Amino acid sequence: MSDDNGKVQRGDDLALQEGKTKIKRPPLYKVVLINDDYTPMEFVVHILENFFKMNREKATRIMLQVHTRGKGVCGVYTRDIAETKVYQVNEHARENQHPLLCAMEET
Ligand code: TYC
Repeated sequence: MSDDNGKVQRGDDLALQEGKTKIKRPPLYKVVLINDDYTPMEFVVHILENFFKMNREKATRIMLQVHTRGKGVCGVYTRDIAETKVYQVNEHARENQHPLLCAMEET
């Protein structure tokens, strides 16, 4: 017999340490936009609407927060999703010749 925690003896020669069956939440990462002097405000709003699925009102609010405070959070995601968002946003900015910078931070 065994529970989830302890040593289990099976016969004379086998001792298994069974770990607790404990599920940890995956770590989360903030995806942030950094302010710069050149990217047009309209382009940043477009990014927030299209890559982060914000409505116009919220996208404008976050864009202005980045503009006035230097940085703003676009969303919180697992590592893979955050990395993909950062890559796609920076690629799209470069394709349009804007210096906009998107980055990820540990929560
Ligand atoms: N500061 C830019 C301007 O005045 C607008 C801007 C907002 C740029 C947010 C980047 O992440 C950004 N045109």
